[in-house]
Amino acid sequence: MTGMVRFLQTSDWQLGMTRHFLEGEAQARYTAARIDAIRAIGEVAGRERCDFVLVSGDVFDSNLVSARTVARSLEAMGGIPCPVYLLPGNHDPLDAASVYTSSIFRRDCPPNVVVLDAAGVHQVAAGVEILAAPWFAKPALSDLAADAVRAADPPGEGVTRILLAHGPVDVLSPDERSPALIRLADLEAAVDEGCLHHVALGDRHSRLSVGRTGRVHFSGTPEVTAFREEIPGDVLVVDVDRHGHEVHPHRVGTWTFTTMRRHVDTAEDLDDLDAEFSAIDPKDRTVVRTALIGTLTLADKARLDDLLERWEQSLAARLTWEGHDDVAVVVDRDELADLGVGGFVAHSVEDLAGQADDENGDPHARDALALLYRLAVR
Ligand SMILES: [Mn+2]
Repeated sequence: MTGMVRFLQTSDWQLGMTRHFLEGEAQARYTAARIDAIRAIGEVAGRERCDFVLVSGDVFDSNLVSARTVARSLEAMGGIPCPVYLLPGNHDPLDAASVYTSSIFRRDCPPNVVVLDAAGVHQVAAGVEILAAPWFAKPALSDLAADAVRAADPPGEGVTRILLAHGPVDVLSPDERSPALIRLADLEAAVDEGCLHHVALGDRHSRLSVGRTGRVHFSGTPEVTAFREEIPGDVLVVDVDRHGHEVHPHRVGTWTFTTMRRHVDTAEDLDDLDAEFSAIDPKDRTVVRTALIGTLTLADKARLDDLLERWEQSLAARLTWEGHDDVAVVVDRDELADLGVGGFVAHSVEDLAGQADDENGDPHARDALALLYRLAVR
């Protein structure tokens, strides 16, 4: 039937992205995982017999990504068994320095990859149109989605039209003054009038259907980029025509960024924490941000530090959530006596214990004692 179409919706590949908390080989594997996500998308598109793949912006993390990132990304896109339509977003706008007009992109772009470098209607199959709203500069100075809808003639009889746009929608954004906000009500009015049959949005890195029509969707990023993302790692397979509409998520992401907010006051709390780290799988693709609150003895604090150091070696990364983490140490004179240190170390312990002693004791002295304790018991 004319106008019936199945496609894969994705966005925010952010190819070339770096994360400050990933060191050495972990960053290299994370960079490779974003390119592996392209191959995983190709597998889903092939298995689900998608007619094409739509990428709703931020294909690249910046217009300044390395030549290697561009070459490897295009190589992976060339393996997708259907046409791939790329929409420039706020991270990779079609400005004078655009990655899409770079010599390396032009040299390596495979024949199945099309950059939507003009706003407006692109016919992609019999009875199927993409209405594209690419970014030409950052920041955008207007609602590019509304501009594209307003500028286009209504679709012809029997034609399915899909809007491809990038940016935050007004109902989700706290920054109400931004002129680039996509006004959801305008999109839904266009859906109601039969001018749009699906809206494929990018910018939000978490999967979400917005509005009352069920036709406006963020796919989210295929591979996690930040701790705050609720449902990263998915792509959408969409069936649509003028009357019917179905959207199914498929998981392609392999990395996890997770926050552990826990109270640590007792040895049992540390047992639980240790067990939680132990259960993480796969560790080398998981980044854990800890926010630990509590008060520990010198011995337990030493155990906590050992435990964190141990798991840091098998995880992709473990970092402390600054401002949300507060582990205090209680200094017990008996614990210090058990250390059995002598000479100048004993003097240091005595000095630090004096500074740490009372209720308002110096937290740095307590941390120093905890470290000293930890090194001594080793
Ligand atoms: Mn993005």
